[in-house]
Amino acid sequence: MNLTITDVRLTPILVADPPLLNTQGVHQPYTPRLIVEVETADGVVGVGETYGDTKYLELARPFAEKLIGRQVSDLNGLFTVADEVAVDDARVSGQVDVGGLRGVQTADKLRLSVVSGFEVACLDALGKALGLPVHALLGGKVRDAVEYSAYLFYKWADHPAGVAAEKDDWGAAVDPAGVVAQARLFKERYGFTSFKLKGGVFPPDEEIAAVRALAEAFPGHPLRLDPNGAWSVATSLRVAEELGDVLEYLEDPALGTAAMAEVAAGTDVPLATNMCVTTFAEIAEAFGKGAVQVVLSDHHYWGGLRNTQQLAAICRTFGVGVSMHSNTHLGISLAAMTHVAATVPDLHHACDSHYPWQAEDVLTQRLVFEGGKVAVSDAPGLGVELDREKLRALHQRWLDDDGTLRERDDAAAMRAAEPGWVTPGVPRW
Ligand code: GKR
Ligand code: MG
Repeated sequence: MNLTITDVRLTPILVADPPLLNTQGVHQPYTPRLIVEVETADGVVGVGETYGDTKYLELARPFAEKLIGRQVSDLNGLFTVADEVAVDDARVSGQVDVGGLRGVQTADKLRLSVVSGFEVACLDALGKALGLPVHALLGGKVRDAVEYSAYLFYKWADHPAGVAAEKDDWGAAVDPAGVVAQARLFKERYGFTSFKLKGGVFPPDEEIAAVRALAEAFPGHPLRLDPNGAWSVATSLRVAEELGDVLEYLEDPALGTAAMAEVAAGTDVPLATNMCVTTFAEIAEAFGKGAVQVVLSDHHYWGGLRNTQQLAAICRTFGVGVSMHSNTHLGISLAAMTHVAATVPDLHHACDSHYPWQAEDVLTQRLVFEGGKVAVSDAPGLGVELDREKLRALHQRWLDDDGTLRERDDAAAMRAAEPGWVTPGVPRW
């Protein structure tokens, strides 16, 4: 068996995305993703997926060149390779990731997001070469299916007039009735039993009313609300007080560890985050201050599946819960999330996934949610197969774009509907 990497292919694509609203604006009609393929001397191909904006692509290209001649099994070496690739620190450091709502951006975090795409591709190739599923390479699954939650969004029926876009079949959701109708569709189509509402879009009282309506429509089901740090400490505490009896957790009500710690000190409602604990360096302060009770990992920016396991072990040690964050992603990433989630012993909260919002994929077969769960594949590697024709078509869309959609920018997308829109300051309420 020859595990030497002989070819690495990077394919940037644009994937259709519905007009989902968040505190920064609205999703673009198409969002960039990067598909990674790693091929061994034996012709085994592994696939990975990560963010596709230009800054990721610019880093992934020199990274890919350095992988030729290395072993797909050398997963630790990926971090060394990452350190050797120059990143224009001034371009990324200190920025809050536009549209991503994933906390402060740093050169290291950018590197880790690229590492994760290659790590997953290498694990897929290694698993295929050895005839083992990725979860076995990670130490073995402790469950046969991974539970996901319905990811509810306020949304418009269509992208703004004049914007070229694919039509989706979810309809509008801009009030409590619309949110409940969307939740019913999620339950009907995928069997989800816990629900997360992306908030920070409307004034808090409207979002409180939407969560109340969900609680009435789905009594006893776990509910979450995530305004992406849009509220002040006082507003966060008021929402916690009003919804405390129905919330599983509040996600990033206020921005940053200090504000989250203040909220946590004033409520018994657990706080979850994918914004103030997004790197290993942020853990000590946040855990020390009791700022978060659940960390939502994201293997893309934590640096891969094995780093996600390490994060889970740290959370376990400190009695902090762990689950998973999601941003727009395709089936390769859902498969990767499912493999790693299957190996995490104390996963007590259903994971997030945007996948139901993505009608397009690059796989021959879509992954399926049954009873709100994705079955853990025991096939070699990730257990997914790339559909080259679909990949080619989505890449062509990327090639045809004049550059405007290649960077996800929810505020810019909002300006198509509201020309004067600027990203709201924080706290917004
Ligand atoms: O896709 O609009 C969105 C979400 O707001 C996403 O950008 C966040 O990263 O889903 C994420 C979250 O949980 O904060
Ligand atoms: Mg979040």
